[in-house]
Amino acid sequence: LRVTTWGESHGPAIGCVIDGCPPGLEISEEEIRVELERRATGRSRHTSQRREADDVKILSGVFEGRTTGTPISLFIENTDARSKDYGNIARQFRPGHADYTYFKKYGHRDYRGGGRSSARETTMRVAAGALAKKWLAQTHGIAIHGWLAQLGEIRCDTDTQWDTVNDNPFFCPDPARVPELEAYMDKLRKSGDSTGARVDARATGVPAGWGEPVYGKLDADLATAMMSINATKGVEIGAGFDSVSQLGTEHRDEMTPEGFLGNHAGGILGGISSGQDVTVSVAFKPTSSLRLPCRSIDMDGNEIEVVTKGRHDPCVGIRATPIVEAMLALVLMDHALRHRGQTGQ
Ligand code: EPS
Repeated sequence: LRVTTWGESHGPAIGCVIDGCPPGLEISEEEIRVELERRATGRSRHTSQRREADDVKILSGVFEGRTTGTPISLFIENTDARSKDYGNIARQFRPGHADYTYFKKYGHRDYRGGGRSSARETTMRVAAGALAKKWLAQTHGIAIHGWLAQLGEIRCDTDTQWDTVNDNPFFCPDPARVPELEAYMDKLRKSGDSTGARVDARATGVPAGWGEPVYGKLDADLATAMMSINATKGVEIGAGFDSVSQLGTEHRDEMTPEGFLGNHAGGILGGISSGQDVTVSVAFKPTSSLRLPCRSIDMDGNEIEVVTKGRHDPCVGIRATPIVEAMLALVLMDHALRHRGQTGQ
């Protein structure tokens, strides 16, 4: 399976191409829209107020409601782009953004917001992920769940009630913590600052045997996929960095005829799935677009002060849960197909 996306946040449209999806999967624009709605901007006061309809169109690869096996092309028009918001930074580099590195690499400055590096790009990951989620559920009974595990200093997974995750704009699994999150975000938004977050996800029902032993390990591919999401600064599989302070006797997941006694491995041993839940945790940095002035340089190397205008998320992690789920689904579908190609199973 191969997914590529295209488009800029303030261009006319964004899109993606999904290559290698098997034929016969029933899929509709409406099913993809349900997932897109979970990630979209402007759906609560805690996220960017840009209003995009995210009205996805299937342009190819689906006939009479089913995938045909040919490349699937998805398309979304940008209906609320406002590139004039960025006129003042046309020759400036915003700290924390990709402005400087894009300029160093390509030698020109597309100053229309993040452009290609904008989180708007993640829309298409969620669209492609909707397909992967459905395929995994239908062919293998796999379910994928994500949730906000931490926002700033607030742990959100203290009393996990998974079926409530979609009932609040944070994807918080502990309903009792939602008022605390709201108060924290209201205060943060007023201050003009931003914060980071951690999103956790797990896949249940993944059979043992998916992944490659050395090149293309399942955990390595998951790390690559998660790290490719905008604003990701860390990825953990299973116990992740907690493994550093664990003893071997604690970390090893002992085995009994009834199954494993723990899952510090995150469902992956030697790059191959063990049949346990596959678990992943992703750290998102605080949003770099701030209306609070900061020091930077312009394209000529002069010292300047930067103030970012426009509509921004005080915490990009709030909308990241569906994106992490989508990337988990896409990597698993890819490995399912690779496993089938090699073993016929
Ligand atoms: C983003 C900046 C804001 C967000 C955008 C992500 O948009 P603009 O480019 O208009 O300043 O609204 O998010 C989306 C549009 C989206 O659909 O997720 C950024 O710089 O990453």
